[in-house]
Amino acid sequence: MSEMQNPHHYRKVGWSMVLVAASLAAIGLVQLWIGPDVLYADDMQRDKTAFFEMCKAGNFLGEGCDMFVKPGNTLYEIPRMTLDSTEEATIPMEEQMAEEPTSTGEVVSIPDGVGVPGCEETNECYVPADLVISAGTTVIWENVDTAAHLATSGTPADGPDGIFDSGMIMGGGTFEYEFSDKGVFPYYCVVHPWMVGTVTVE
Ligand SMILES: [Cu+2]
Repeated sequence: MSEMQNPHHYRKVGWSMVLVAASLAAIGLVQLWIGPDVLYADDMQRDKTAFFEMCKAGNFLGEGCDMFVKPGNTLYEIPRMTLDSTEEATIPMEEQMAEEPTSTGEVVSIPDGVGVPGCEETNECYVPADLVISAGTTVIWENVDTAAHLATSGTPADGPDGIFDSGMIMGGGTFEYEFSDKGVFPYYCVVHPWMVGTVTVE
């Protein structure tokens, strides 16, 4: 009897085929089972990479880009010049000198939250509430509150006296007035009459 005619041999080959088929089926099942997860993770990675590239293009200043700025990660600590600072660097010296005078003057801050009563208890509805300046000085009211306020010369009792009136100073806005005459100038906020202050010009 030759080798090929041995029925036991055919049986062995048959089992091998079954084993191979089972292996292929198992691989197929594993593929079905984890395939979507692998694709999902890959998509996530692509999205994250795209987002990183977008942040990098925007010098990591965009919304959510601070997630890439991590302590000890020196890659992102390299100072990057923004478009704004590039433009600033090209402003001629004369222009910068010309802008200087607008920042001179005495600043009166209108603090956050003075739209509700309470600031009058410590006289801090305008800071400083009682400002003393020399004639010719410009006073700049800076509204750092989110609500709008006014600085109107006069008193809540007698109303505006017509010397100066800021009108509505929006949140983050300013109002400037140059005091050329000596005297004591009371002012108040027309919409929040507990807000009072004075400017004394000597
Ligand atoms: Cu006000």
